[in-house]
Order: sequence, then C-alpha cells, then structure tokens
Amino acid sequence: MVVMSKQSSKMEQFCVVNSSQSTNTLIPLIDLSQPDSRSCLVKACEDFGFFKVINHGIPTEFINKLESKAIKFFSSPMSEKEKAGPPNPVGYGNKSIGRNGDVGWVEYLLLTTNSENDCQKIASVLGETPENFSLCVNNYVKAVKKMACDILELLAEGLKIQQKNVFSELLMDKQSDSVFRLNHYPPCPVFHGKNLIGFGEHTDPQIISVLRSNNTSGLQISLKQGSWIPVPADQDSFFINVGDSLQVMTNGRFKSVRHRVLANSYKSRVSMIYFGGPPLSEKIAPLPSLLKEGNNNSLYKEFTWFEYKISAYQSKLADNRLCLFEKI
Ligand code: GA4
Repeated sequence: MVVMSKQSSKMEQFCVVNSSQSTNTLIPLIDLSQPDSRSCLVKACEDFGFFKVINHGIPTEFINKLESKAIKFFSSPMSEKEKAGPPNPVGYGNKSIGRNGDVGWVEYLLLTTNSENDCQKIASVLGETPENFSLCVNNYVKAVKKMACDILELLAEGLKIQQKNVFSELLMDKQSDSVFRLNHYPPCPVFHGKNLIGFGEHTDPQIISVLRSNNTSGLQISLKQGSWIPVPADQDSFFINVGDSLQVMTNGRFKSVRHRVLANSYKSRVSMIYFGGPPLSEKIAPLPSLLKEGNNNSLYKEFTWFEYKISAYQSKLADNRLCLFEKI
C-alpha cells in the first residue's frame, strides 16, 4: 500500500490521458516498390502528414544491431547512463524533454548525424570503442537518410516541381542539421484508467522524420479535427512524418502532423528516429512554383532554419511553433 501511494504521488507530475480511444481511420500505407507511390505519397502528406512505408530496402541487420545496442544502453545502471548526459545538445536524457519544463515517461539518447564525438560517452557506457558504436549508428542513419531522400524526390515529382532534389538536397548537404534520437519508454501500468504520456504532443520542426519502433504500440497521430488515432506497431515498417519546414516549403499543402506517444502498460517501447533538417543558414520559404502567379499567397514569412530552431528550442513541446512565422 505504502509503495502504491508513493508511486501515485510521483506519477502526478506526468500527464495522463484516457486510454480507451478507438477509431476506424487507417494510416496510409505506401509500398515504395509500386509505380503509383508518387501520387499516394502526395495524398498522404496532404491528408495526414503521416504514412507507413513497406518495401523500404533498409537492411534488417542495421536495424537489429542498433536496436540491440540501444536496449543494452538503456538496461545499464542509471549511474552509468547518467555519465552520457545531459542531452544538451547531445547525450542521455531521462524524463525531462527540451529546456522548458516538459516531462515524459521516457529516457533517450540524442545525437547529431555528422559528429563522431557524440558517440564517445555512449560507447564507454556500452564498454565498446566509439568507432564501433558510431559505425552502427552511421550504417543505420545513412540508410534511412537515403530512403528519406528518395521519398522527398518522389514528393517533389508528385508536386510537379522541376528540380526533383529541391527537398532532398537539404538533407544531403554536408552541413545538414539533422538529429538522431533513440527513445526508451519503460512499461507503465494504466493509472486510474488513464495512460501516462511518454512523449507529449508536438510537431517536429525539421523537414521529414523517419521512425522505426519495436513491436510495441503507443504512437498516436492527431487528425485535423483534433482526435487522436493510434498507430498500430509494426517493427518491419517505417513511419514517416512531415515536419514544420516541409509544411512551410509547400505553403501549407503538406501537413506537419501533431503526434505523441503513450506509455504502454506491459511492454517497453524502443524507437529510433531520424529527423532530417536543412543547413542552419538555409532559407525556409514556400517554393515559388507552389505559389500562385504574383507570389502573393504565401502563408509564411521567410526565415532561416537557424532562426526557426532558436525559436523552437525556446518553446514548450505542445506549442504551435509555426504561428510566429505566419503572415497575418
Ligand atoms: C521535437 C523533435 C525532436 O525530437 C527534437 C525535439 C527537441 C528535444 O527533445 O530537445 C524539442 C522538440 C523536438 C521541439 C520543441 C523543443 C525542442 C523539445 C522541445 C520542447 C530533438 C527536435 O529537434 O525538436
């Protein structure tokens, strides 16, 4: 009894939501091996800003190797894991998300995608060389980045944009400011009939995000009407979401989807997410070919990714970060 009440008071700092939500909405499924995938991708980005991809060609070996390292890291004693923290800007984080008081039932590792140095402290917790761990991260990131670029090129073609690498070149740039994240959501019993929030609702600031998780549910996306739909777990597929920057570049045609993760009552959830971002100096603005003649229907002010990132990191997770950059 005493343990329960201690647990209850500790839990109160976390947000909870009703766990019993059901819906018939289906998540768009894109088979990348099919010739009609272009138009399906465009429709999914317009309707949901979110879809699942199969036949993605990412080697299972890269996924499994990295996942087992993540599991090993997260199973280490807390005193060891903390040696790889804090997560500002890269490293181990536990429960606290960002710099403005957000919390979730999650522990995580944040890494940039072009620095070997990030891996040193993590590798030492794992008892392996930084080269070994960073090879494992690089193999995985290189493969998902390639898939993200292929998808972005299909999207540009689907939008009839002449320069098909207009989005993908931002991720391919050596200065691309991309982030990689490994999340671990420990199981957490339903609390007074409600699920604990693992990662609170938010949109991703970057261009595109590529998520893969183990076979544990928890991810939900928000529909335009504000209801939440659960995304059934599928460890063999990848889930892609449109980020704020792609919403701006398409002048709002593609939707940066609000999403969140609820803690699972029984199982640990482990996810790995690549956030493809542009170089810091890149100007983010609606593409002229997607604007009406005269270019007077742009919904957004022009800004650099640096400006947007600074503003995003000053916000709370659930904030609407784009509204500061909308034209009035
Ligand atoms: C959301 C997408 C990525 O996970 C992330 C997150 C970042 C963080 O965890 O530090 C942010 C969040 C994310 C958006 C607003 C700010 C920054 C937490 C937060 C409250 C790494 C990112 O780039 O933006």
